[in-house]
Amino acid sequence: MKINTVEFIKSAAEFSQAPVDGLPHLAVAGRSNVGKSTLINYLLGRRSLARTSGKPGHTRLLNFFLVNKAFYLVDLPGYGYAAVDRKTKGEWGPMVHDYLEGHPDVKALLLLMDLRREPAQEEARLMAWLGKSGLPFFPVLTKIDKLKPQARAKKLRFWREQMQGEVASGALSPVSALLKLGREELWAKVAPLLVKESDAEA
Ligand SMILES: Nc1nc2c(ncn2[C@@H]2O[C@H](COP(=O)(O)OP(=O)(O)OP(=O)(O)O)[C@@H](O)[C@H]2O)c(=O)[nH]1
Ligand SMILES: [Mg+2]
Repeated sequence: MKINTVEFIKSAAEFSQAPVDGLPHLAVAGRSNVGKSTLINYLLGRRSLARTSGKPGHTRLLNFFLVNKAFYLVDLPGYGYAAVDRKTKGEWGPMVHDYLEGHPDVKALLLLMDLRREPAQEEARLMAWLGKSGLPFFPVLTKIDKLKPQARAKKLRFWREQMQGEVASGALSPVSALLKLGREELWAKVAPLLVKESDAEA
């Protein structure tokens, strides 16, 4: 994917503030600290466009980045951040949920999971819901640089087995923003979904 232009458009505290202009949205979801904002910067080839942090719970709003004036990449708040107070935590889930379910232009979701972990209850729940909603999703395994090649290969096999019922083989995308691995493979999978409907018909 050639990135010609990227513009930060806005942060939204609720989904009604999201841009609605007919351009497709690609949302990026996952547990806090999994590397959502870092992946967005890597995918866009920009060093610090989406703000990253070593402290979980950094991204608290829906952040919209317009790419090539053609589609939005959307940085979502993380889920499962235990340190946040209950009230705030309770508000994050519904906001993301309402946006994913209610926005007419959300075309696909990247579901980020840390390669070193295992699919947790939150991920299982989200995938079950995505399966029902029909929104296409792409599981992405982050921070693969944290394991040496042999351990990495073993963990990848484990994830492929775990995810068999959820996605087709080859659908898992391993990435490392640090080593700059996996970007083009991931773009190749999602790009076909990011075509504006009126353009696809033309
Ligand atoms: N080694 C390594 N570290 C990474 C990678 N991606 C992200 N990180 C680190 O993981 C931490 C969290 O990254 P973020 O991108 O801020 O995570 P996030 O998912 O946006 O977190 P929230 O906004 O809190 O939900 C940062 O310290 C990043 O530098 C990676 O591919 N490799
Ligand atoms: Mg973030």
